[in-house]
Amino acid sequence: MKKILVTGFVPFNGQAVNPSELLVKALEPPEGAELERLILPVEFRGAGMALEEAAGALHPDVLLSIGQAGNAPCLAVERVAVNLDSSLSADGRTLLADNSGFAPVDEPICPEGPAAYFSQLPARALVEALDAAGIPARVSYSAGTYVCNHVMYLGCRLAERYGGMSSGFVHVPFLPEQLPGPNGEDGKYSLPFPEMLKGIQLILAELAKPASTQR
Ligand code: PCA
Repeated sequence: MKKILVTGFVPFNGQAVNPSELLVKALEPPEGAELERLILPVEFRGAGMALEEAAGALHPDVLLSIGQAGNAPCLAVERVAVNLDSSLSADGRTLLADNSGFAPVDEPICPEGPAAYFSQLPARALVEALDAAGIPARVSYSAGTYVCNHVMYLGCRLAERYGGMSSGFVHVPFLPEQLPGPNGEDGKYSLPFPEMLKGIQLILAELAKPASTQR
């Protein structure tokens, strides 16, 4: 039986909830796998340490991390994590410190590590499965430079170190109740919770299949 570790995050940036935390708590173990859950702090260092500790103790076959990206119009199955921490937005106008007050700008995650890791999960196949089920989804080629990218990078690095483990990341939009205005306004998107849950549950079902985590 496969062991899947699924992680989510606590709220950040003044939000009352983080859909990723609610998802992790609501998911059912898929057929053929046992499910372990971990809620991470939105802290570069704290999240990395908690992830390493849990992965070291549990040695999961699959690590699926989930986070919120309000600019994602649908489920975004991440393909790449870069070796870069930055709290500074791409346009250089907004600095978003993590929940501990730490705000790195263009620092490597692992000075000795590669520039990037690809997800070890079958991103394209997962998006196709979501699409077939009517769940809006796409492959994403940037997980950003904030705490989610940090966790994805370290997850992929741990998977490489342990061997036999695959790791990847899915970003989800806001919940409708987190958005004051209509869906899509100001480049912010929402998706109802039942659709998100159905989508992540479907991803878990795919990942629980014996041959689904090859690169
Ligand atoms: N989203 C942030 C960090 C935590 C979360 O849920 C991100 O995209 O980096």
